[in-house]
Amino acid sequence: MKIAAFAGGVGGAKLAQGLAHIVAPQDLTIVVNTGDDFEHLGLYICPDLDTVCYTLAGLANPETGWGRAGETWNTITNVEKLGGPAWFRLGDQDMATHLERTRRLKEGKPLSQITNEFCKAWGIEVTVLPMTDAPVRTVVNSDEGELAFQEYFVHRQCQPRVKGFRFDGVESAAPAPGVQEALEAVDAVVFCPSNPWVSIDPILSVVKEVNKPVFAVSPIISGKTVKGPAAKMYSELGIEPSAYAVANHYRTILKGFVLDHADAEMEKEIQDLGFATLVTNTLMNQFIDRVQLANDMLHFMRSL
Ligand code: FO1
Repeated sequence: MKIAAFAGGVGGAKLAQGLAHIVAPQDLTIVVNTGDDFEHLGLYICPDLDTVCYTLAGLANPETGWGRAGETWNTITNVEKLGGPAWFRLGDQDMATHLERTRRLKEGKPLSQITNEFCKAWGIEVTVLPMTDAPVRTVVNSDEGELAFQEYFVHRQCQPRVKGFRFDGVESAAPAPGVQEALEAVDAVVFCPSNPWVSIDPILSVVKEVNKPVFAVSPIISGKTVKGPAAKMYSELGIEPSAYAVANHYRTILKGFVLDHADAEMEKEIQDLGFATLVTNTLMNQFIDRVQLANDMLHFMRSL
């Protein structure tokens, strides 16, 4: 079965790793959100792409989910001593990725090509694609006005109340080379358990149409997000955060929805939206959980 998976950062990366373990490399394409990308300290940073790649390569920091394992922080500490901006913690090993990516971008290479080159260097066999090579930026409309995504997420620690989102630059952004081709070749598309508002919606805003069966995994379990502000966002937008809210978010596009055992009582309500459901363990703390969820999804998708 050929699969394309849409992913944001940490949650998306975990399922991507599970899928990569059981699907042949030529049959798996991960399309990654780049709405969180930004320039910082003169460097071009792609948090979700790096989180997905580091996770697939076994290089990710297991505590934070983002950044590198065994990281040191000498550069950012010295930036701070000089009075520079240190709110976005760039580790020394991670910094090499941003330096080299920025250098290649300045040479005129597209982000998708650089990502492919980095994947080869890190021994990643599945295809990882940025959603677009164009600069699309997620902007958070909040009670404090419009905020650039990382300003809202990291600098302000998601404290401002959100009112909505827009994806700056999306009108003129085409999907990165390989994205449409992958979507035509696959049997199914998986929305990883990433934030629907700021991880999956930006990808959909660029891709626009998905004509293959779509299966989503809820990033919300028992009304809470495993990591990140998705539940807080739903509440602030006047929607009770739940697996049902996520299913309803995607209602026009889904064929199947995967929810955690903890939310099993919502299964019927979700089925009434018109999709098939799978209730399973969606918490992916350990590598084995990621592989198990990927396996459960493959069986579920094949059965439909
Ligand atoms: N997240 C934080 O909460 N604090 C940080 O200082 C931080 C630094 C950072 C550096 C590189 C990178 O690739 C990611 C980093 N993240 C950090 C995570 C990241 O910004 C967010 O998790 C995503 O943008 C949301 O998916």
